[in-house]
Amino acid sequence: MRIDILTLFPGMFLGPLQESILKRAQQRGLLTLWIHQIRDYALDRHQSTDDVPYGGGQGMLMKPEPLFRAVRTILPELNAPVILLTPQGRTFSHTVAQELAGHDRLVLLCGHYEGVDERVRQHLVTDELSIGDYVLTGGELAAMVVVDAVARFIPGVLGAEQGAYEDSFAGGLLEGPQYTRPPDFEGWGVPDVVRSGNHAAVAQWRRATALRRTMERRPELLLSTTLQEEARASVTQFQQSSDGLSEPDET
Ligand code: 6GU
Repeated sequence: MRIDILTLFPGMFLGPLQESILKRAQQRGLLTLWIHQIRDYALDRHQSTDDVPYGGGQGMLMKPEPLFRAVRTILPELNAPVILLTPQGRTFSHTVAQELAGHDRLVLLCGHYEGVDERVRQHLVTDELSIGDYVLTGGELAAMVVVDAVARFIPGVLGAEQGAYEDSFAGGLLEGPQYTRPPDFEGWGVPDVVRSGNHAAVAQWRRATALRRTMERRPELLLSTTLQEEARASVTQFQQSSDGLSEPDET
């Protein structure tokens, strides 16, 4: 997959995309990232990319010409999603990431200043995304979040091929507690069931703890009444057997 990112601040992308799993994905040729300076596509003598809003008001807007010229140069056929990162976009999610990973190419436009000229929205971009209900100084960090979450769905990027389909949200549930050695850390133990070697019991415990954690922290994720009932049932069941389902407290 190839992702082109258009930004006024290419330097912001130098660190985060060149470590760990994204670094390996690029080395393996599974992911190619192109970072473009929008200013390079400005035609006027001062290479200006912003201007004052018609009708007055606070701040500056991104001009249409450099953005249209950049996208038409980078993606002449206009045959891939062109996505504007903006707080007004639809909310990015696990599902959107999976959907975007189905494309060969993506173009991400990082919004800045007070926004972009409306004609960019109407006639250049095919989608607008926000990563949550807060305002960032620009779309760059959001673009990096999108790249990371999408890359996890490219086959071969994660060590275990199925990784992205098995983790939190894939089944619509939060992941429950997990433990590694030592079995006793400063007096705090590990639930017997996860050390039991009984795979069926462990699977049941994981499902129950995932349901319980989801019910406590993100009840709105338990969409179906079937899941809600399963969650209530497993909480009750494990309360009765009291075998380590409880969340650790602060002590
Ligand atoms: Cl995509 N851009 C900006 N500037 N702020 C945001 C955002 C995007 N998503 C959440 N906040």
